[in-house]
Amino acid sequence: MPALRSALALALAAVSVTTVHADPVQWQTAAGGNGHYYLYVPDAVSWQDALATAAASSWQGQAGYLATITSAAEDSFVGATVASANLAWIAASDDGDENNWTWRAGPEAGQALGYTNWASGEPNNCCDGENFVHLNWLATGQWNDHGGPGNPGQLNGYVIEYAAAVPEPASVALMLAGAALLASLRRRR
Ligand SMILES: [Ca+2]
Ligand SMILES: [Ca+2]
Ligand SMILES: [Ca+2]
Repeated sequence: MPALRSALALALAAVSVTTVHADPVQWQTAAGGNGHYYLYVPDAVSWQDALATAAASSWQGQAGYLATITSAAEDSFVGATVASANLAWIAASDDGDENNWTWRAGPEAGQALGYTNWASGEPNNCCDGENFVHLNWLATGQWNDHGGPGNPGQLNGYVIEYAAAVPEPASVALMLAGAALLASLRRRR
């Protein structure tokens, strides 16, 4: 039944196309990544709303947080692959402590920024104060301070990060082997 089979394949392809956009993307360890999942949310919101919505979200049982960028490789992955070069809030801020930039979410919350990728001339605290950071300004991956006390109407999409502890295939196999062993022990009694 080749006709039915190709119809099924088409239906499956349609399903996977629609879910690809809704699901976080994994930065795979095989590709030099940390195994975390990232989701770009295209809604134009304030940095505060992005921070709160990210913290309230979860993926595969892991709480989300507004993304933290701690290496050039992570910056490139998030800027290009996750956000597709769209402007997106990340969790860096100098709100309440001008020009003292720290992470405000995730495992790095409270830490000073290590890696940065400021665009030329940034951060400039422009226009009565900019205290938050979006990436993909001027070039993919580059950072700009944006939003803040003087600019409450500056809205962007954002990236949520999930440090998901998804079982590796090896540990799934181990779990299955353990369950089989338990079952055989029970049968022997
Ligand atoms: Ca991170
Ligand atoms: Ca500032
Ligand atoms: Ca700026």
